[in-house]
Amino acid sequence: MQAYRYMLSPNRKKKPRAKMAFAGVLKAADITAALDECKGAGSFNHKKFFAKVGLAGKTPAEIKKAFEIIDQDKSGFVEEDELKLFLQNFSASARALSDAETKAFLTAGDTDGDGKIGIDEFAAMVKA
Ligand SMILES: [Ca+2]
Repeated sequence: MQAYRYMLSPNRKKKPRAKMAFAGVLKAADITAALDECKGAGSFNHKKFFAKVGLAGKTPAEIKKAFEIIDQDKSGFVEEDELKLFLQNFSASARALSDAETKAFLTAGDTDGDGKIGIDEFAAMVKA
């Protein structure tokens, strides 16, 4: 009886390492479709991705939320290493971007040339 009762009280404090960071912001079906399109090595295109995943049509507040998710270390900027793992914010099993894809992505967004993407640059890139 004792053991049985123990089984009925799982440790609810233990949080799963939720990787569905974009749940509630983006539609799961849109995320799947967007990731599907850039599965192949070298096929990532940020414009297509932002449109497909539904970010392009989001409000500034929602885009800021997305930026904060992608800015994994909360530095206030999305740096090159964070861009490389960009797709993994949408699905933990997504691939890392290649160095060439990462560079192209960074160059497209980094309008002030400081080597990282700020929130204004990100918003502009999403809407482009
Ligand atoms: Ca960062």
